[in-house]
This record gives sequence, C-alpha cells and structure tokens, in this order.
Amino acid sequence: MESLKPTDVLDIERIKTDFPILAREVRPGVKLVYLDSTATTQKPVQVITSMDEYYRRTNANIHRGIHVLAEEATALYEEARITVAKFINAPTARQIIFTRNTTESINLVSRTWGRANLNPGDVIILTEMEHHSNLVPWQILAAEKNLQLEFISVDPQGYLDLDVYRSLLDLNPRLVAFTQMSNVLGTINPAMEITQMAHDSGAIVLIDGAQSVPHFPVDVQTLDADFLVFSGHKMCGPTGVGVLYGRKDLLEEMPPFLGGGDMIKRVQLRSYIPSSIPYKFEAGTPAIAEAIGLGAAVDYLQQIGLDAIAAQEQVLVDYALERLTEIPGVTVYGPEAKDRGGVTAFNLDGVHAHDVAQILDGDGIAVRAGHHCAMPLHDKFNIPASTRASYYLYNSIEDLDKLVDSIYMVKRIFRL
Ligand code: C6P
Repeated sequence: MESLKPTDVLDIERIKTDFPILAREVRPGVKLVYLDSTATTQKPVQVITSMDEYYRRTNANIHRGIHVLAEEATALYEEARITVAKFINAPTARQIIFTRNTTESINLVSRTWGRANLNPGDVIILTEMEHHSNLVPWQILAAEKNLQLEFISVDPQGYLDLDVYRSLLDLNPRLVAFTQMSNVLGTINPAMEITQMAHDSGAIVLIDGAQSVPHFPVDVQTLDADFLVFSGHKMCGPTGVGVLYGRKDLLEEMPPFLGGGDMIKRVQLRSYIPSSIPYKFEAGTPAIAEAIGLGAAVDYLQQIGLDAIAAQEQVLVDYALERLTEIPGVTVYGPEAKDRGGVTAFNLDGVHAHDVAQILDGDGIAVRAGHHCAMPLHDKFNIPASTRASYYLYNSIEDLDKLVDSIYMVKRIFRL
C-alpha cells in the first residue's frame, strides 16, 4: 500500500517569499531548487535589509569613536552579541566571541587553550565523522606538541560507537571534540551523554555546532558545553562571521589569539596588557555589519521557531529517506530519520557523484558533490565521493519530489 504523502509543517510558500534568491531562475525557464543548505544557507530579506540599513545609516568603526555613528554601530554590534548569547542560553554575552566562522573558532581554541594547556603525550578524542575543520587544527597542534589523537569510530549505520568511546576514556583524555550533527550522514550525536562522559573523566569538551545550532534548539547550559562553535552563514546569516562560546573561567585564562587593536587594555613598546573577554579575542576591526546581520538571522529563526524548523526538517528527511531508498541503485548513508537532521548524502550505482550533481543542476537543483570536507569519513565508507542534498526551513515536500524526479532522469541518461 502506498503511504500517504506528508505535508509541510511550516508555511513554506510564505517563507520562500522571505528569500529573494529562491524566486530566481538559474537559466531561462528553470527555477532554483536549493538543496545545499549544509554548505551555506540562503539569506532572508530581513537579514539583507539589516546589513543594508547599517551601511546606509550607521557605518562606523566600533569601540573607538565618540561620535553618534560610532556609538550606534557599537550598540548594534553588542546587541547582536546579546541576541546570540540568549539564543544558545549562554550565561553572559561576554562568553560570545565573534570570529570569522566555525573553522576560525576551532583554530582559536586549539592555538590558545590547546597550546597553553596540552603537553606531550596528552590525549585528544575526536570522531571519524568530523569535518576537516575539527580535525586539521588538532593534527597541527598534535604535531607541534606531540599529542595523541584518538577517534570514536562510526558504525556502518552512521552512529558513533559509544563502547569505543568508553574505552578511549580510560586514556584520560584532556579534550573531547566532536560534531553535534554530521554534515554528511546527518547523524545527530548524543551530545549531552558524550559531554557528561568526558567530564566524568576530567576532559574539556568542544562541540562543533555548525550543523546543529541552525537546525534545532541548542542550550549550552543544558549541554554543559565548555566550548561551542558555529558559523553565521549556515543559519541564514552572512558569511564572514562565526561564534565561539566558551566557559567563562576557561576564556579568562586563555592567552589571546591574534594581537592588535581592540584586544588590549594598555600597550607599551615592549609589552601589553590584554583586554578582558570577549574583546581579548577580537583583534582588529571585526565584521561589524556581518555580526549585525547574524543578530537579525537569529531574530528571524526565533520568530519562526527552532522547534518548528526542526519539525519541518524531520518531515523532509523522513520523506527523503523513503523516496530516495525506493530508487533502485541509490544508497543513502547515515542513520534512520529519527536520529538525523536534514542531510541526505547518497550515491547512485554506476554514476559518479559529480555527474549526478551536474545533471540535477540542469533541472535547477543545487546539491553538493564530493567529500564534503570529510575525507576520512568517505574513506571509512569506502567511497571517493557522495552527492548530498540538504534541507532547511525554506524547503518543501515538493522540492524533494523534484529531486527524486531528477534522479530518475539521471538514470535515464545513463540508461540504468
Ligand atoms: N561544512 C559543508 O558543505 P565553516 O566553513 O568554517 O563555516 O564551517 C566548517 C564546518 C565545520 N563543521 C561542520 C560540521 C561543517 O559542516 C562545516 C562546514 C560545509 O558541509 C562547508 S565545507
């Protein structure tokens, strides 16, 4: 018996009108179907307008000038910090550091906390499903300080093996760093459990929230996270701004990251006194308009509701798994729908992932193909690449039907 087609939780037709880009044709007569939000999300008019207004009315450097524009710009930038802090339930806004992106946030932690606190022989636990951003900074530090990297393995269904984790904890790691949601498998990891286990063994925890914070409610106090990192551009905000949340005592003890203007209290020719947090970590003129745009993005997401966004993505991923797996020759990687977010990476037997993506593009469907900056995970699954469709609050059941129709077109073209 054919199952009933699900309905969208959100009013997708209305939400799409907030995103000017979704109205465009990618070539004459071919409308865009954007299924690449894991790479970067589209921006609603509310975010675009906030940045446009900032440049038209307010533009000035912050924390420096005494004039009206400088004071207004500073207030807007600091309001954005407060908005982000409330969004993840940070105890204080001072614990929100604006960086360029998730990658820079992780490098900041590895180069400051890591360099200051880790010693030869110390163990860091990561997972096999990490994005390169949460691998390479630790590899660099491990080479520099002679550290030992260990990995929680991923099972064939795309879950972390917590028994392996339990035995690795016997090594008394100093740090456990893991992604809350995989950008390839979509797996939502049990972040609270992993964090609690790490803390019980005395380790500090860094959670990569690049794919979680945009998609479902994340509360740093409930998680008991020591560090949480994420990017503005993956949550309807602009590129060029990211966030590092840190536990206050850790941030206060950490040495500065970059040196320069705005991160100091006092400078003499041969010495300096660093500023307090968060400014200690924000050297130079920051991405002011971008931080303001991120604040507008958080307001936008909250107005729709993170629970509703998560529910919409759950309906989409449920339906996507059902439709994709019924296509002969398609393998979808990752766990069952209830344990994953809106990401479906797949391969079609006999066709390279890039060819699939190229043919889908012909139908206006934007997906990503390749290793998605998770080469070790692709090695683990013994595949060179995958095609990845990912979903966000502006995607509908109808978008998924178009994806499936287009995959059947790929099969026809390749005579499969
Ligand atoms: N993943 C993807 O297509 P940046 O590039 O710094 O904003 O984010 C890095 C990053 C870190 N962790 C996870 C889990 C991620 O998914 C990403 C970015 C994009 O999958 C771009 S490679």
